[in-house]
Amino acid sequence: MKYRLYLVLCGSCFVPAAFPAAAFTQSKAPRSVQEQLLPMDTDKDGKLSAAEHATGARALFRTMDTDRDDKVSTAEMDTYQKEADPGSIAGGMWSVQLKTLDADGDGMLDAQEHAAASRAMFERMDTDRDESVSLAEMQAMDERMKQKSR
Ligand SMILES: [Ca+2]
Ligand SMILES: [Ca+2]
Ligand SMILES: [Ca+2]
Repeated sequence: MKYRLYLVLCGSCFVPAAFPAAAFTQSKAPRSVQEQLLPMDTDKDGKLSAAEHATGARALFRTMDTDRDDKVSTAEMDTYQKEADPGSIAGGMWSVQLKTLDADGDGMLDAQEHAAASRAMFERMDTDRDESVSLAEMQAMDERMKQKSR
């Protein structure tokens, strides 16, 4: 019985170590799908056309490419990730993502690779194939990604 109590006490003393205070203060809700869609939806019809998505992707690429060499490195991605989404625990996913998008394998993402990847992403989101991505389609994709990263 004493032994059991010891285990219980010890179990509870591990909790604060496993969840440092920082994890709570930083766990800000990630940006909603709507917040991501709206700035790209330039004609404000609530859907993203392929062109709108490509323009948004290009703008994102320029934002991430802080040293303006027309390539986005893992470090640049990480920096962007930290600034855009500080609460995200998915930071490490970006380098994994880069590897899959990096067609010529130079460890950097150039504008063409990024555009091709964005186009592929667009096609994956556009499940009804009407050449536009609705909020519902984006949310469905977001759900699928969340389930994958779990
Ligand atoms: Ca639109
Ligand atoms: Ca760069
Ligand atoms: Ca669609």
